[in-house]
Amino acid sequence: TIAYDVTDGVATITLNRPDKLNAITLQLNSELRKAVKQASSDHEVRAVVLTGAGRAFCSGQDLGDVEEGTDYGEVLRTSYAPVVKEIDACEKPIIAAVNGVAAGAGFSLALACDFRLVSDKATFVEAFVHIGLIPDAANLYYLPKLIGQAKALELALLGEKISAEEAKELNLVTRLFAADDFEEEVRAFALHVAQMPTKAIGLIKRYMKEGWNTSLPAYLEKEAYGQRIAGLSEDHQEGVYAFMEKRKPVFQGK
Ligand code: LHQ
Repeated sequence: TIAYDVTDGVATITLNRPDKLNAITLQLNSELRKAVKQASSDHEVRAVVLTGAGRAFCSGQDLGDVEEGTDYGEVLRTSYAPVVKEIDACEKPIIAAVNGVAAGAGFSLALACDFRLVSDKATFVEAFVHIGLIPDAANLYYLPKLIGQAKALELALLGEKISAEEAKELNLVTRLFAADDFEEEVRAFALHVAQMPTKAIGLIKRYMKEGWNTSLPAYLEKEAYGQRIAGLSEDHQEGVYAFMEKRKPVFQGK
């Protein structure tokens, strides 16, 4: 239910149930978690792209895959939370390439990523409320952090579909691309990120989130630990040499 490919240091994970707009099943969640884990630990991989096959990014939970009476809390604990944690812990930059509609937990997946590259044909919808549910898969955790509480609450409560352009105005969008050039632009962006100092990027991700739940003194101690690691990386050395030699650095991701 997903496709996984690594080319030129970029791992592309494609949600691959186009007939159902890439709706999420237990199997898809399990495969997605494994793919993100693999990309995170594979030394060849220096950037990850998460996208959808066909016209959608992801329509959220497959509503045909849950039986009546199912304990959704258990579904979240055992199937969704592991994916969100895996994306959060991914040591590589992870890019949501939102090629089409991102609804429900599909919206949540896009929020969990580090970048959102968005096609002008994409839309976002907090579909949950329309079926009497709360936004899950960390949706309510990430959304207000990204766009502010007032707008996040409005989207979550009203569940109105927003366009790519509106999403851009809300700061949900890293780059907005025309649908015709989308794949090419995503490729170029991912290749660019894949040539950056991968270790530093992994640490920047981690330490920015550390700040969310940490006092300043504790944060400063953690930051010192992180910078120690970055400072010992080959890419740091290369960055300094390149600066002194007035040339472009060539980072190896080490
Ligand atoms: C689908 C789906 C779908 C199955 C389109 N499932 N078939 C929930 C419960 C339990 C535990 C954990 O957490 C969750 C989290 C959630 O994600 S809840 C939210 C679930 N998602 C939704 O409620 C969204 C439902 N889908 C839609 O509102 C629309 O399909 C969107 C806005 C995504 C796209 O609309 P259109 O572009 O008009 O496409 P469509 O509605 O015609 O869909 C195309 C086909 O895909 C269609 O099948 P068909 O056989 O008629 O061609 C849909 O039934 C199917 N599909 N989403 N989530």
